[in-house]
Amino acid sequence: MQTIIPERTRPLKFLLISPQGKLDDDSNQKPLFHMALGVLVSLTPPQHDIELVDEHFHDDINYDGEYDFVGITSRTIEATRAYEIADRFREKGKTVVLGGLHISFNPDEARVHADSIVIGEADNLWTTLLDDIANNRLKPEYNSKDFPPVKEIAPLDYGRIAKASKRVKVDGTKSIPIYVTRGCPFNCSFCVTPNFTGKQYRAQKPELLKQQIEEAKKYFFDPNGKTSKPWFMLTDENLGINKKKLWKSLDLLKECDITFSVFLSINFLEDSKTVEKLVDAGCNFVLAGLESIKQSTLEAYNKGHVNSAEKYAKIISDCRKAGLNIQCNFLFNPALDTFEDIDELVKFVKKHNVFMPIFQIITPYPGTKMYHDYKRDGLITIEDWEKYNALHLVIKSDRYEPLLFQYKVLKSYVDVYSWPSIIARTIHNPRKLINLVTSIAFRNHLRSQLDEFERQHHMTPKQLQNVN
Ligand code: B12
Ligand code: SF4
Repeated sequence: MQTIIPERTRPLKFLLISPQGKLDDDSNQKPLFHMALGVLVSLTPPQHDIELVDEHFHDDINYDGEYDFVGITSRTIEATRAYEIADRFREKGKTVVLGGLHISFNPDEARVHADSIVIGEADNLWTTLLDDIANNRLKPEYNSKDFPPVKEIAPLDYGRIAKASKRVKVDGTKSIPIYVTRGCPFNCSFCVTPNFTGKQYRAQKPELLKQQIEEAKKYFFDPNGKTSKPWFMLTDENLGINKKKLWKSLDLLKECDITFSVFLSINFLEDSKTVEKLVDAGCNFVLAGLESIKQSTLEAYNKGHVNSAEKYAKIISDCRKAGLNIQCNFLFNPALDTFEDIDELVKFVKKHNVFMPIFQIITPYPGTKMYHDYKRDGLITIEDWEKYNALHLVIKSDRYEPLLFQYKVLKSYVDVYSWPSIIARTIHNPRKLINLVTSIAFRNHLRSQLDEFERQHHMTPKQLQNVN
């Protein structure tokens, strides 16, 4: 029988870019590289030569570089910038491939800026795309639906990523991304996950986790910096879905001598054994979407079965006693939250000394059920993607004038980073230094945003008085 030797694709040189939206500030907890690009690098056959550029770290883009093609990822806040970069490369005759969440839900908008667009998860189509480029047969569109579903997620190749990336080794004040799972089976109406990666919840073999951490440390961790341990950001959408896998992963993480942060639904933290295992394994904080302290609001987001507002205070307090900080994310929606509700939430955050609270104005990101419903009902007022940074109100508001609502949220956000709140948070929470340092960073950043907002829109606190 004749053996068929698979065709070896001609070596390509290509550039992968993580663009930064103009209103995406530098205060985000940004991991050392964009996971999508890390995954693509890890899935690339060895003969190809890759360069990674990340605008979140202010890397320069060489528009005159000799690349066979340029690949650009996109979240909604980065989409406009992604198109700008794409257009500039195409003016110079370069081939551009656009992919990522935003492109996947706005293919018609994206198409005009690219030679090819990728819709959906690229894991199982990436090598086909590379083959097609090498053989001059790039198609205008690759859709994950036309390829086998992604049933397994690939481990990251940190050596290859380090070689392609401009990042140098860091200490534990900067995070190295890693993941164990992809997807989340819940259906919160404001979240992209249910319509993107969520339907299928996939996990890596936990055993691979240790191997990857050792590799990541070797290439990205500088033990001579300010911290003795590296900080890993587990970028899983919701690592708590499968308790058995979560516990197994935590047992393995414990052996790795690291600190890490992780996204989990708050209700999973009701389980004291899970909390104990998180702390033991080196978790420095869990990031949880609390969204609202009103159960009716949670119900309106279809999150009522995921979160129970009446349990928040006890879970936060129990976790604190066990040595675990919970970074809480809250959403504000003029249709559901009055100014009084916002004031109540501020009181809650202060009373419970919530660790590093995040305030966001509800934003219907393309791909969410919320976007679909609001679009259908003509309720979206702003489709300038740069403004989808969760500090702008982009939907119609009957109750409050949009700028006034933005002002109220921003003022309240600054309020939870007042000095008395920072001091109380630092005194009461475990890991005092991280509470203090992050709070001061948030405070400085938010205060300058508020000053700029007041100046730009001629707003004064007086305008918020007597509004309810
Ligand atoms: C981890 C995470 C973060 C981390 C790290 C982000 C990072 N820079 O890596 C932090 C905490 C910093 C973060 C911040 C924010 N995040 Co976030 N985050 C996530 C989360 C939970 C996982 C992302 C991830 O790692 N996915 C795994 C990778 C492999 O998947 P992927 O990016 O989709 O890539 C695949 C395909 O899309 C495709 N692909 C992607 N790019 C490209 C490019 C090419 C060329 C090709 C061919 C293919 C391709 O191939 C990849 C492999 O299959 C997602 C949830 C989700 N479902 O994605 C939210 C999510 C991405 N975040 C979201 C948001 C809104 C934000 C913030 C704007 C919040 C805020 N207001 O500050 C900021 C923005 C910061 C930024 N500039 O990225 C939204 C984005 C919505 C949207 N349409 O843009 C999501 C979807 C959550 C949600 N609400 O639904 N986030
Ligand atoms: S629980 Fe979190 S990740 Fe899952 S659908 Fe809801 S918001 Fe999205």
